[in-house]
Amino acid sequence: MVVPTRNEAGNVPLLLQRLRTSLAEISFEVVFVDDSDDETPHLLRATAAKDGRVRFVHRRPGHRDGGLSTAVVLGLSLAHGRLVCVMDGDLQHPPEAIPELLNAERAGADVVVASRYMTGGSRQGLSGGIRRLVSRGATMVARTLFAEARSSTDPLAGFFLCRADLLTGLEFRPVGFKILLELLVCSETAKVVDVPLQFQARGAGESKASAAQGWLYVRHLWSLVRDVPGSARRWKFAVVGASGLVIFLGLLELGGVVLRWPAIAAWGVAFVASLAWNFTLNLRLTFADARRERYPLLRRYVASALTAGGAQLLVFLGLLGTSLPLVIDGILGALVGMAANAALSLQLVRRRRRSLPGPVGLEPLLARISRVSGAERAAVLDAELKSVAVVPEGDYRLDSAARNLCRRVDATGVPLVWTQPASARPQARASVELISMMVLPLEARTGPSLKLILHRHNRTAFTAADLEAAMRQLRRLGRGTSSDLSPTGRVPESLVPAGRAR
Ligand SMILES: Nc1nc2c(ncn2[C@@H]2O[C@H](COP(=O)(O)OP(=O)(O)OP(=O)(O)O)[C@@H](O)[C@H]2O)c(=O)[nH]1
Ligand SMILES: [Mg+2]
Repeated sequence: MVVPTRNEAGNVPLLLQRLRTSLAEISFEVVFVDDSDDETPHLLRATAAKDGRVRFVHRRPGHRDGGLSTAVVLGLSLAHGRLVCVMDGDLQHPPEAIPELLNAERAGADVVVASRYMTGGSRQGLSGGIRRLVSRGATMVARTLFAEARSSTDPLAGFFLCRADLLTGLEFRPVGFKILLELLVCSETAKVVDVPLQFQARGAGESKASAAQGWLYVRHLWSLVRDVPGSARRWKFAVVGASGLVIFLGLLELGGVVLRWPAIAAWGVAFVASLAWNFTLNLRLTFADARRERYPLLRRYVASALTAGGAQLLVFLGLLGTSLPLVIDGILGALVGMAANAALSLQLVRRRRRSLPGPVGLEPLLARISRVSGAERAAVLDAELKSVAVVPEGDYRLDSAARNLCRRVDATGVPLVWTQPASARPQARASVELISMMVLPLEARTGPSLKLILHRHNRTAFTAADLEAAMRQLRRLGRGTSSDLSPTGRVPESLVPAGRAR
């Protein structure tokens, strides 16, 4: 449990008492991140001395930049659990709801949101009509901007639970105190489930909500649009499309009217120039998250742009004979073309949320992971380093480098990428193939500790991106497998390879 507190002395004792009761069956810890000037830190200190499950950090004045947002981020980084749950300390989030959140996780959700806005939920606890209106409006804006936010009815909720490994590698921005929104936008494949929340009235003390937070929220939205590759895809696509239209019409007018080129030549030049413009910008903005798929993407994008261009040309030619000005012919043609292009290319890289996966066999899972990470061989190893599953099937033996690597992963619990050091001998050639391996510790809910090992023998070695791709795939599908696998061990900020990496 992560609980930010500011002057909540009137609420903390009751909160703890209710937490202990409702989590009686569960092993838990509560991390309070406290910015209070009242009695709260004394209360927390006394409680932490008596109950080992309670931890707290008190930030003194001058060390509270970002307030609530940095408090939650700090709390998340201190939490140890496999699952983390964030809630307010003012009793607006009833602890009695937590078992229900846990049930939803057990049923396969990656993120469980206690929603005020779904059927069965209520926001009566929000003080005042204006607050309720603002909250509703802010939620609508988030859901309109980000397809990912539409996976929850309450993407701005402050009460949610998620798997801790989902937070791996996420850089929360201090402006973003809507941590859940950030999580949803950045974990586009996570399975999100809402559970109704009866949002309560504040226990004791005062609200710290203010107009300044409204401005922070706008900045947060902007940073999510700007910094998260592939977020707000439709909006980026529309803005790029509009800028391309301006270029297209400018060139059409210049060529066809000012320079008096034949209409079709002016159209061709304008079309190619705007296509190149749109493509460059779309690759950088709209489809920035699909860079790894660049070439297939390029082919499909060009194919859909040319199909759309064909439609556009037909409309343009059809209108040429009429008395409409050239630019109007161009605009009407371009509108048809843009609609066709949007319909075709937004399908290309949809950020799809998974539905709960059906059961997957271990071998298909390995085949899938091999494909996304570019591995030639993949195996799941048990504690004795015996292979439980191997893809492709066949004779499989570990060499000493692989054994060492596995031992190291056992010792550290951290996934590793390893590449055989280049030969120090003078005849080493650049054309030499590299042997590289990745080992990921696995959490198996049904059985002893397992590891996933991936092998590659190729001109290029595994990279951190390959490791992340493997982890992502494992997270997506692993829990549906016969052994119910999920990756443990967070990917460290910088990967430290065992042996010298090239
Ligand atoms: N550590 C820390 N916690 C804060 C800060 N501001 C608010 N909190 C805590 O964050 C939680 C939510 O704050 P509230 O003031 O209740 O905000 P709110 O729930 O959006 O507003 P109300 O509906 O009016 O209660 C509470 O547990 C607060 O104690 C802060 O600057 N630092
Ligand atoms: Mg509150």
